[in-house]
Amino acid sequence: MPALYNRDIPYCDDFYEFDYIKYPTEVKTVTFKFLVIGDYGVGKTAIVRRYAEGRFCSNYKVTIGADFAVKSVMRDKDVKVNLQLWDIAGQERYGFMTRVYYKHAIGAVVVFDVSRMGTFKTVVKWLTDLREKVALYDGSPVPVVLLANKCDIAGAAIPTETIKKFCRDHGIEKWFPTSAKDDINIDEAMDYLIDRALDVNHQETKCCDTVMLQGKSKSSKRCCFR
Ligand SMILES: Nc1nc2c(ncn2[C@@H]2O[C@H](COP(=O)(O)OP(=O)(O)OP(=O)(O)O)[C@@H](O)[C@H]2O)c(=O)[nH]1
Ligand SMILES: [Mg+2]
Repeated sequence: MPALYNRDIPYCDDFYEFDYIKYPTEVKTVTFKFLVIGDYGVGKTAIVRRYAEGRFCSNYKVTIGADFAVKSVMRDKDVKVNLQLWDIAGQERYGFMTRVYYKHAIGAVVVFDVSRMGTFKTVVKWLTDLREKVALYDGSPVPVVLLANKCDIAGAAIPTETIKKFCRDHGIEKWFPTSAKDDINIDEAMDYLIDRALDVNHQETKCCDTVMLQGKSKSSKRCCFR
């Protein structure tokens, strides 16, 4: 009996059935770099840990420089997203390195602490810094999701209307009340940003293909990044 095994066919755990024959679906893999930024103590590391490791720690250990986590997620059964999450230190003394850390990011999670008004006021500073230092292949701003973290704390200081207005005024399409502690909306926020990044990736691929067809530039995955 001939071997029903061929190394040339991409292997995947997911199969679709048609007329009793099983075919492997081809899985496309993309790698995205997301930044997690915001003031010190707002819960950036807690959010990354909750998302990547599914756990929460109530101790506060200041991030020095930047931390890094990876997670792979499947989207629509045929797209595998390898996420690199860059957890950037919120303390001002480490801010001088952000240009290096931001390089090639395709999305950003901007976090503030709903119980501390000061951390909401500095969101604009983080946004400006981000938009000055990184942009998409066509020069447009990287997609951002705003997280109002620690929503488990009763009597949050910042009204919802204020946050909504801020988003409208600063071109932020989506925000979520989140809690890394109680695991509220963390996956939802990441899923939103992944979908936005997939849109960008799709557009970028089209842009690169066009450039190649015109024969003006060599093919490059990051052809248009700053
Ligand atoms: N109640 C509550 N506490 C949280 C939440 N997320 C984080 N914390 C706590 O807030 C403190 C600071 O969290 P971190 O994640 O270390 O803050 P950070 O933004 O990474 O701070 P830097 O590394 O200094 O920039 C820790 O004591 C966390 O346990 C949350 O959703 N709810
Ligand atoms: Mg941290």
